[in-house]
Amino acid sequence: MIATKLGISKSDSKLTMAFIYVAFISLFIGGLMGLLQTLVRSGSLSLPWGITYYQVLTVHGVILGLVLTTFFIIGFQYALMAKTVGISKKQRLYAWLSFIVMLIGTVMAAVMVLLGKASVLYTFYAPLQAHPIFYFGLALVIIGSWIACFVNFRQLYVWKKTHKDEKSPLLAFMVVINMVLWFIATLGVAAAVIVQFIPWSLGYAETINVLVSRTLFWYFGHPLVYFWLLPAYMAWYAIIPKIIGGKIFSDSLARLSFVLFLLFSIPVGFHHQLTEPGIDPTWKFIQVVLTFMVIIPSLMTAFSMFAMFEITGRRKGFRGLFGWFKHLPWKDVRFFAPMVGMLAFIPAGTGGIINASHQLNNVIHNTMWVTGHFHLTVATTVLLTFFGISYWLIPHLTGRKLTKKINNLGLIQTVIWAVGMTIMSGSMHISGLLGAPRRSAFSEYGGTAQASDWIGYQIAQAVGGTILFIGILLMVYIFLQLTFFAPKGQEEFPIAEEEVNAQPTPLFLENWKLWIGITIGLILFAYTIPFIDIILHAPTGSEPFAW
Ligand code: HAS
Ligand code: CU
Repeated sequence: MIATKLGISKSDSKLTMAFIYVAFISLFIGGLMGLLQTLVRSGSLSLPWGITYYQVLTVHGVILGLVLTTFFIIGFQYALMAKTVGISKKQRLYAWLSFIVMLIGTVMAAVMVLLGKASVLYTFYAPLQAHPIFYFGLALVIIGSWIACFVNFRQLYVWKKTHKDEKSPLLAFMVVINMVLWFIATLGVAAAVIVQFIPWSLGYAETINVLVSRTLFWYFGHPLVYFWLLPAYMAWYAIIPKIIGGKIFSDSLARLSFVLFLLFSIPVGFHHQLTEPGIDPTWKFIQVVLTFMVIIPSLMTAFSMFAMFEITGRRKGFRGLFGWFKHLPWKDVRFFAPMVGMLAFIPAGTGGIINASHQLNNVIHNTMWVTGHFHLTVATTVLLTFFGISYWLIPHLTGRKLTKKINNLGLIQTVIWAVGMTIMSGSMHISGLLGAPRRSAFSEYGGTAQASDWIGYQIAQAVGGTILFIGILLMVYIFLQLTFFAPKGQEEFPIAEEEVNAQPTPLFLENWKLWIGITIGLILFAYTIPFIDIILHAPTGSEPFAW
């Protein structure tokens, strides 16, 4: 077997940039829709030309939650794999195929949403029904992403063949975990789309089993959020230490936390369905316990980050309990943006633990609180880390420099984001606690007393949303600079090293059969009985409901 060349070639750059273009175009369109939503809900705007609120909300959720994330992640992961284990010509061809299939799927789904034929939100809950082309589009996006999975699996496999008895590079290991997680998770949503939604939307099936479709969706929907989070963690574990002049705190800990994500991300979907009738409470309880297990790798990550910051600072000679804090390169946007993301994850993760607590979920489910939660997690922690990655990855790929001016604009961008999100997400959390429902086109509810409590917070959300939109415009400007206009030069691809005297990583951490086996075992345990129950005791299926 021929070893593939490591490093990023011109062709690799083109590949990753293709994904990143789609991600940034999505950021612009999706962000604009977000702005419109907050304006409509605060009563400051009525949409023209027969455009509906749910149409706008669907564009926002699908394009930011599904398109931006998936394209950025897969593009970034291709770059990580090329850099650490290499990519062959044939693999790169397949990688392009994955891009093209995903792009065609995205365009199909997007056109249907824009035509108002698929205003079903990103969760596409039945019995809301979309045009069949929307579901075909989704199916293609999934199939395209599967091609990417197999390219990445193959890349590591080929590398392993030529590096017997060596542990795989940390980042390649992490990419493969994320893609295994994605592959297993998307089987659920693919089943729902292909077996349930497509025949139903084509009229071959008159009704649809709503509970089965939602259960299959959340079997996918929860691991989806870790598919977003893990690439951010890749940067935190293996790239940030290099940027701040430190070393990886522990290769074994990093790998173990990723393994735990694989094991516990999937058998927990019921925590999105705790108020759903038709699922036995015992199984809800079991999945809540498993949800608490999936918190552990995030706590390990927090520990590891603090340790890495402190060790690096002390090594640089900073003393005192918090002296090490000062050494951090606050003026380097490649550090600052992800760091603000990390800080946001402290309240964001705490909110997640509240959501997962069965009784407390009754208070916040279907309220604006949840919207606040995911704007802190995915739209701050994850997105700011992706921006942080973009500041070095894009110039590295385009052969340009991250100039001081762009760096400073990035710092301003991060502050704008933090301010806008604190206002928007903060008021979402509060209005959620006051009972304000999510996914509603209006907020006044006929002027009832309770609804009037929410109005002020709706206005605050519009203010926060407007600030965030300014942040998006600035980020798009930075993207254009880094891609087309910044001076030519070379930016490093920062990958941190281990400590010289680090303990060797135990080999069992790379025992794929073991981890995939346990993952499947846990999924079967958590889902088989309740799923049989759901099918056997299903009420008669539901007929379509279209806007
Ligand atoms: Fe969540 C709903 C539970 C994490 C995204 N979540 C959602 C939805 C989305 C989402 C999109 O149990 C809405 C779906 C919909 O449309 O209905 N979530 C959790 C739990 C976690 C969690 C337990 N969520 C995330 C992440 C997301 C995300 C990550 C996206 C990326 N979530 C729920 C539940 C619901 C839910 C329920 C359903 C609610 C309902 O009823 O509808 C955990 O993974 C969180 C663990 C995290 C931590 C934080 C660790 C902190 C770290 C930072 C360290 C900081 C440092 C900086 C080092 C425990 C790692 C320090 C530096 C200094 C200078 C101080
Ligand atoms: Cu979840």
